[in-house]
Amino acid sequence: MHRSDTTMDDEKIAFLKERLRRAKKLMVLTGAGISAESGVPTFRGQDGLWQNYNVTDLATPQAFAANPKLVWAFYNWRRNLISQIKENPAHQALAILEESLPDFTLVTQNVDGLHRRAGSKNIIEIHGNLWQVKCSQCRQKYIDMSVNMGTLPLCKICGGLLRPDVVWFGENLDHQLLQRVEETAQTCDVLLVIGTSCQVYPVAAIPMIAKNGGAFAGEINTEETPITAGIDITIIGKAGEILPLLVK
Ligand code: BV8
Ligand code: ZN
Repeated sequence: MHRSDTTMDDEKIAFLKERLRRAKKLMVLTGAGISAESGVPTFRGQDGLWQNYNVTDLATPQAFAANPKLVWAFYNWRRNLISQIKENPAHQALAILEESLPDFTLVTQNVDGLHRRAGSKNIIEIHGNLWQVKCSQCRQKYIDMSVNMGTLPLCKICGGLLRPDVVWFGENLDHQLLQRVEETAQTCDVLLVIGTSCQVYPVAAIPMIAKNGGAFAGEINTEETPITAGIDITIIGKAGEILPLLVK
């Protein structure tokens, strides 16, 4: 007899909820999909990011060297957009989950800062943060530099050009952060992957590292991803609807 997939989902949600409740060390990995319901465009959705540019052309050191004004305009557009929206029930549910578990680590690929706004504490922003700025010469960091497009922002210390403190394509991730993330993946007993297309490396390797370390791995996404076949449970749905059910 055909079981409507909602009963399947109810069972899956109950199973995953129980597994999370018993987690000794939970690792959560999020991507652009968890911010989608806040109105932040994802990178690969049909509403994609910036008009007729794709991010991989703009989020690179080469693009910044060639045309810093264009790249700053792109990041200013995103900072503007994100300053007008708010965190959604998915972000809030993760903050509640963190409170109720003994050991919780949140690794996010998002640079929008919405997890922190929602109250999450133990966050690793593995690709940096849109609200952070650093000097492209001397690496001096500046908190939330509001950039007016008239003149490009320059470093007070060395006069170098300031840039968004995010990890661009082709740039290495912070070595310490990556090591901490890999250790957490190897030692967690549950990994929950939410709203990421798992296409960007080295972060996309986390689910397999966790599985090799013996973890139970679950995924919440509106569609299947390259990790779906290799993990224990996938719940197809919106993070803003599923996550509150898991922490209720
Ligand atoms: C590096 C910060 C060493 C900037 C970002 C060729 C082959 C293989 C690899 C490479 C290659 N060439 C280069 C590489 C390496 C490259 C890479 O992996 N490229 C990919 C594209 C193939 N990686 C790098 O360059 C990394 N550095 O490797 O250094 C090195 C050194 C020199 C040369 C080579 C390598 C650095 C990567 C970091 C880039 N910076 N962000 C910024 O944001 O402006 S990446 C950026 O894109 C995000 O941070 C995130 O990581 C990624 C977006 O991915 P997602 O978050 O998954 O978002 P996406 O839109 O893709 O998916 C959304 C998902 O949500 C979908 O699955 C959708 O179904 C789902 N969804 C939608 N709505 C909902 C939902 N789910 C639930 N609920 C909903 N409501
Ligand atoms: Zn400087």
